[in-house]
Amino acid sequence: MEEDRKHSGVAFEQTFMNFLLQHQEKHNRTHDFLILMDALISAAQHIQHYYLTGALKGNLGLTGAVNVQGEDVMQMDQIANEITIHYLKTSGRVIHAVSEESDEIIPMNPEGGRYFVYFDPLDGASNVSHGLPVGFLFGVARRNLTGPEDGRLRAGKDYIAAGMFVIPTGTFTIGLKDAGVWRFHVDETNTFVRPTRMVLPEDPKDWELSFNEANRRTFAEKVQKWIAENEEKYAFRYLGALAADFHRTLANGGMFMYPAIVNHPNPKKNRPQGKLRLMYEAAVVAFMCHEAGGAAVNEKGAPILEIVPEHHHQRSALYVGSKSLVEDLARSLQ
Ligand code: AFP
Repeated sequence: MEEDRKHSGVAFEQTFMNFLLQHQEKHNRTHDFLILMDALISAAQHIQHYYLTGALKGNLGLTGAVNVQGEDVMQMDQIANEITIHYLKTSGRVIHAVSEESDEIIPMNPEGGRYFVYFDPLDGASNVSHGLPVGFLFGVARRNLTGPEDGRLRAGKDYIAAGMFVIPTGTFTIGLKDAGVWRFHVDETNTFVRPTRMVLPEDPKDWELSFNEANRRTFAEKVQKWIAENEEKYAFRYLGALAADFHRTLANGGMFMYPAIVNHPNPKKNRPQGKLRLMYEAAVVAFMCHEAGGAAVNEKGAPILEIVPEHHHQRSALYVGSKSLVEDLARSLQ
């Protein structure tokens, strides 16, 4: 919907909520999903406020606690987690949730809830103390509407939506099942507007590779070989926060990689399962990438979206981006 300008000169852009309302009504769906998305957006904007004021309020430090992932918990991790759980619970639309920052699955409204939500409330901890870009990642699956609900953990292919907020830049990108990936920008009223469809560019001229170069020698030989044979063709960018790095990959094309760590000089630091978490990191970007015409695989070259989680904090290696590039790498992994 083009910008609508009234006689008074006031300009009206289509809001995310109006875009989603039309989407839901076009598919004869309930408004429950709008209520859930309103909760997620409220959480993201509340987290953004705390992040923007974090330095002055002294919230960008450590809590002294260690989370289930064995990582030091940042104050902002805790704040972001509590904020998100509050809005999801009060929406009344969530059966249970999985959070990177909560050891156990979080029961919410088992009987009346309609959705499962898997989220990382503040991704990119290494950027927090510098006030640099971090992400809020989420995946949504719906309860079984035609039979008993067993609450099983869903594979990415069963998600109905997945999205990310890049904080503090305030961009919001969401993938909707069989309906593409859409990016929204914040207007002067702090409202997400101007739905822009994201499709991975076919032309490789702007494609980029993104991975932690410091880890290159710890990747599997065949991954190091693939990078050495291809890196000259593409630019290289790495911000250290999945949401921010994938934000670029979605716009420019190319591939983001977080391979398994299998050749670390200190074997205790090897991560044959990868570092990133499957349900609220890898599957979230894989879902959006798929809806944008791309692909995503794990260390065996198997599709991320097909992986059925055995544990809610399970990890996976991740290769995500332009279809032909990911498939080329996947061939060298098999
Ligand atoms: P944290 O949120 O635990 O810092 O992890 C961020 C992340 O999961 C993901 O956002 C980055 O892509 C990746 O890890 C960065 O990891 P390195 O610091 O090892 O490159």
